[in-house]
Amino acid sequence: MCVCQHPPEVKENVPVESETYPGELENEVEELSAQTLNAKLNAIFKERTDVKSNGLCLDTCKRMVKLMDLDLTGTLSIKEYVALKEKLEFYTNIFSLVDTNLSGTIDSLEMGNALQNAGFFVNEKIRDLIVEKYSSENLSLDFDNFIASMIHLETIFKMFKILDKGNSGSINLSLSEWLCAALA
Ligand SMILES: [Ca+2]
Repeated sequence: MCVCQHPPEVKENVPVESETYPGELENEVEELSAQTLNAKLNAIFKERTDVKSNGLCLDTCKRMVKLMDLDLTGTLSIKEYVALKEKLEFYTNIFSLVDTNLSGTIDSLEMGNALQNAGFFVNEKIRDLIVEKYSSENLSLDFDNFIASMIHLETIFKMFKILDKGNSGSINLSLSEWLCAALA
């Protein structure tokens, strides 16, 4: 059994005023596309001193939009964006918590702790696959790759939950469904 628990659910009714920076949303009227979100988040993380970010990639932001886009507009409303910010804060805190030597990166062992803290209970083989996929040098993950891995994992969990209609813990996929899942 690789997986015992799902990560925190996406909240549908998060107050707009929570987890935002002062004045950040005052002039927000437009829906955020993945590209706009990418620029916005990179600007925010660049200013922060508690984490070292070199910038999230566009693919990660596309996944974020898909994950948080509850009304299926293809973009994030302010409410959806605030829920995403809360999620990113959750993962940022975990990264800081497990990076005990303050190197700005986390190794395979620390990643195991991070996964558990995030609610992903996976075996060592799965952990190593995640580290191999998202690590850069020395099999360690920097902050941006860590966030990317968490968002990807959540996407996979969410997809499984949708496909596992009877909540049986296993799914049968057609080729078309498999392709959709693998490419998401
Ligand atoms: Ca939306």
